[in-house]
Amino acid sequence: MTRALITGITGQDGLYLSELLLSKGYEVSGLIRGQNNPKFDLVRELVPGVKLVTGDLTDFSSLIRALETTQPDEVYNLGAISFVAYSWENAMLTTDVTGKGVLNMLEAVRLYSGDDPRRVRFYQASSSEMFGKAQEVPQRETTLLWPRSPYGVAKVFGHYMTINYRESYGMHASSGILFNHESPRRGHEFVTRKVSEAVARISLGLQDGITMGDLDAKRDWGFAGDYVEAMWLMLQQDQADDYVISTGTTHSIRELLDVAFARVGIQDWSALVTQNPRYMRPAEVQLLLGDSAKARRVLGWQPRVGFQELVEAMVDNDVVLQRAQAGR
Ligand code: NDP
Ligand code: GDR
Repeated sequence: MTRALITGITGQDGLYLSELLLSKGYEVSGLIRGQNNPKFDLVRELVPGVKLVTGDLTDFSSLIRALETTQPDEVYNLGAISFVAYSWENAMLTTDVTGKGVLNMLEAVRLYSGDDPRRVRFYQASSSEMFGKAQEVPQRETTLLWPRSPYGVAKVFGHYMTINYRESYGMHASSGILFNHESPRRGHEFVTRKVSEAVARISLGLQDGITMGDLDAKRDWGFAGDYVEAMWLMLQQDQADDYVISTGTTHSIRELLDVAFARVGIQDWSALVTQNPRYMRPAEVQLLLGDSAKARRVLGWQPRVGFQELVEAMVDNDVVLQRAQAGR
């Protein structure tokens, strides 16, 4: 039985990846941080087959202990402070967790692996935010990185460390440069979920409007369930490598609002949406559009869920949740 250790188990991707690996017959362990983590019960409920071990990406010894306890063949490093806006307010913490945390995990895996550097296959959750002020369109594996936030800078550090450990020690370390991916499990702070939840509440008469930031930024949005499959595929290759994972289509926040409001029968949302500088970023990433040709060719991966279907599923899910919460 193949054994996997996932950091970031309580997050959107950790949950989908756990489900995928359990369905493939893996023994799955997840690193969970903090004392009495409130998401402990959520993981237990959604993926009861996952074994939980405590640890934190900033605590090197806890990572060594987690590896020794779980004896993994594959490590998926998904843990991070992942909200870009928050990273300006907590730049050093973001650097410690999202950046140096990767080095901690790589070094822990290297030491744990002893004289067989390929004992553990390692996946690093890199991000399209590394492209930032995009230097070419579409962005591919070779595009110059130009991060625009402390989060993006920390991800660049983790990305290059992963490559460096592969080149220095011969480790099977791969990096997935994933573009935005969403789902009904997306955190409420991210724009798709913020919109789907607000639209659901507006349609039920529970909220009057929604306050947003930049409506012209564009993102290449895919479905998280499709993207975790790419992570797994990367670790099944003989050679470790880096891959862009994206849909190859891009949409603005305005288009996101169009689709979300249309789902509840509202065609003109202009009176329901206001903008506030509070939600503007010190440096915005205006356009992301990924070219995942390499992943499609080498991994045989392709996205299944399109933008409209994804947004509609998120709105439908939030209508059900909000209706239940309101006791209707
Ligand atoms: P989430 O924000 O949903 O989950 C982040 C996870 O990281 C949580 O489980 C969180 O645990 C954990 N974490 C935070 N701090 C620490 C720490 N100090 N030690 C250990 N774990 C910690 O992210 P996603 O699931 O959306 O993303 C997964 C990864 O992929 C992240 O690294 C993200 O940056 C990256 N990524 C995501 C993309 C996306 O569109 N979703 C695109 C590209 C990359 P807790 O519950 O305890 O806070
Ligand atoms: P992003 O996702 O920063 O791309 O990072 P987010 O959904 O937060 O923002 C996407 C775009 O929407 C604009 N925006 C707003 N965003 C939020 N959150 N709230 C608003 O009110 C709002 N109004 C406009 C943003 O300015 C931005 O342009 C996500 C995270 O999952 C990262 O961890 C991951 O690495 C990248 O995707 C790829």
